[in-house]
Amino acid sequence: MVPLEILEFPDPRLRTVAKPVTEVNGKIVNMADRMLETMYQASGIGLAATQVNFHQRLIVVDVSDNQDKPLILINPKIVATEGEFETNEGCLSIPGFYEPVDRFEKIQLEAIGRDGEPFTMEAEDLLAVCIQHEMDHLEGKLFVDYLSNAKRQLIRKKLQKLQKQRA
Ligand code: GNR
Ligand code: NI
Repeated sequence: MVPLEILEFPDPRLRTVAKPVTEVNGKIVNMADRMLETMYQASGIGLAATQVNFHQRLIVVDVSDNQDKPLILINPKIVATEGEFETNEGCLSIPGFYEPVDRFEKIQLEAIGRDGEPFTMEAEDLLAVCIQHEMDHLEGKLFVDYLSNAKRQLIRKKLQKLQKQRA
């Protein structure tokens, strides 16, 4: 499979706010499956549609050790939260940079699955962090937005230098 291209910070398209999925049809299911393959190929634990320039509310996640527990969440909505949890976060759109970010420790959410059926679930620790990180992408938000301006500008400069070297 040809993986989808992952947009990199500071690409302005990463700032797009995604629209709700109105129907879980073949196009959405196909996109979800391609996103999972792209995520596994990139050794990520999550991927948001925004990152592959598809601006609908769709995320995929797999925090399992063997990367064999794929989770597809369509129109995810957090309905309850609990606690705080700090993790060193990374992002496939900001490759090579890791910084601590505060998130909720536990979340309860509603979403629609690959089968088009709504469901609710609870997540904690790394899974909860990952889902919050992916849902931020759907709002056009990146983990570097939680850092100081100075730190974010430094990461942007370093990343743009690397991107120029690759081009
Ligand atoms: O692969 C990823 N690892 C990760 C580690 C800590 C917190 C969040 C993440 S998500 C990231 C993949 C990604 O960029 N998803 O948008
Ligand atoms: Ni990310």
